Amino acid sequence: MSRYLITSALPYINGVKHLGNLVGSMLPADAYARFHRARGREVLFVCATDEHGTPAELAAHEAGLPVAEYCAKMHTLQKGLGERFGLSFDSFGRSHSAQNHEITQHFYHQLDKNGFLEERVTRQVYSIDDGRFLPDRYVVGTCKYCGYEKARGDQCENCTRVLDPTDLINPHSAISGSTNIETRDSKHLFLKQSQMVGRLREWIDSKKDWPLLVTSIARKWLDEGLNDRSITRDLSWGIPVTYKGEVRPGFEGKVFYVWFDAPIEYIGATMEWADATENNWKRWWREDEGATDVRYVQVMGKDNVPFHTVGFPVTLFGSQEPWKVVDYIKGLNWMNYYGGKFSTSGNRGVFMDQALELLPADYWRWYLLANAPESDDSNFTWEHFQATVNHDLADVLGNFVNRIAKFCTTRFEGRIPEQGEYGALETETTAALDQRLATLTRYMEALEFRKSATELRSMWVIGNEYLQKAEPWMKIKLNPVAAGVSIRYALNLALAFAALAQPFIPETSAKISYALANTDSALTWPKTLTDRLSQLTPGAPITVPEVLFAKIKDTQVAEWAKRFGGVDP
Ligand code: B3M
Ligand code: ZN
Repeated sequence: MSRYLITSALPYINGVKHLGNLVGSMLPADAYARFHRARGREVLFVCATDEHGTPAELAAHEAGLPVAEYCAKMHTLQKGLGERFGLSFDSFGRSHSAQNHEITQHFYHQLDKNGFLEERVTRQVYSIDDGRFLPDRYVVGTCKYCGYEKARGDQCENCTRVLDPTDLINPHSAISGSTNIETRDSKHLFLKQSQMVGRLREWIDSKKDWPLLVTSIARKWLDEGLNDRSITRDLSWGIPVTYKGEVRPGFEGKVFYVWFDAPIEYIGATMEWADATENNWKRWWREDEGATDVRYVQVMGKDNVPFHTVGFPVTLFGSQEPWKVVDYIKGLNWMNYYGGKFSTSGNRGVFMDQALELLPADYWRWYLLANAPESDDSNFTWEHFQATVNHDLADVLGNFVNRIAKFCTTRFEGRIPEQGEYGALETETTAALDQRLATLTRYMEALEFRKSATELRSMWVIGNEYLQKAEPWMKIKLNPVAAGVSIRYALNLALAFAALAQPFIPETSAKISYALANTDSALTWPKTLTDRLSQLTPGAPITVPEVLFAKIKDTQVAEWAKRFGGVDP
């Protein structure tokens, strides 16, 4: 496969995302996209803001803005933060875009035409004082099972029972608090997922290389029996139930359910990109237009897996058109904050904008990817963050690069030493590094970021061990040629390390590359280290990069723990 389509789960629009969201989809997807670009593959990396649904409406209401204005503003904010974190999206679209309206309505039409939709009348709670229907979770009251007074109409948080709004005693609107509510009939469109269980099971069964986390969630849903699901809502904010400008009769004032149009936005965002850059989006998405040679990889948190293994495939299959369907799903667990959840509503943990106030993106990127919640949940603490950054980035990588660049400046007039040949120590070190590189490449291909970070760190350690053995600082007096050889070797290693670290810490990699080679075009992924030992031209000038990573001090940790609440819940 020479082309890679990579999508990250779409961050929801209602506010700045926290580090748990970042490491749960966008950041690992970015590292993977960067890795393949560095290997010369053609990559399209797509993301967007997920803008519909009641939470968006309520967040806009709270911010005192019309919902369209709120979403436009939050999109710009999230887009800017993504850029500052080095997220290299080719497209960062909006699920509210005109393109997503068009393509979502197209799927609706296809599903309808193929008999996968059915109108059913449902009973919905209507709030007379709010002048609107209320989604189940916005009806609150007392749980009839356990007496908890703040139970939501979809589930009781206290006894965890799944509820219906009619299971609540003294039900009222979560929006206004009004008890002036009633149930009314409302017509909705149901997607007949139950007809597709066989096809879905066959498809999941064929994915032998998928992570167990993903297939087990998908199978659980299929085993429990797939209910037909309503894909429309009584809301004004969203994509209207129209086709070619005509509202479906009886669906005035209704829109598609947010989970119907959100995954379709992967396609919508590709269309947005194609329109803006005069590219052909179908080449990535339609098998009848060349997408058969695309490998499509999705990255997401585990809670999103059902919608991508069941919901979205049903839409694609049901269209009976040759759409590109996902080839591999990378599902992630949670990263917790001091053993509890990062929480947007609870304002718990560190948010993307706050993180960048404290330190540049690469500190966070390294820490998060090196501790990605892959095989299990992982846990953020300030002490662990400090220890990781100070060791891996400052002591191991930063120290290696700065030491040799400085030495080259003071002892070799800032030029790559020209004399002498590599010897046994260099050959031996290169062999050890090449072994690691092969493993690292395999892990990156498999989207195993934690293991990749471990390999990478080991390579940096090997670089430092080399310097200890080669001792250029000792040799410079009696054997300056030998000292020059090891500095030339180490500088070439530093450049290769920058190339390998680029998916993790792109800004730092570029800094190293500019300092040593005066370009960033050297940051391609090496096949072997052996290929990279003469990349720097002997005699060419280098500069010393500014300190790459400053150590995090205990006083900073104390201050941040206090500010963000770093104690076990
Ligand atoms: N917006 C994730 C969330 O808000 C959801 C992902 C959509 S992916 C199509 O939890
Ligand atoms: Zn209860």
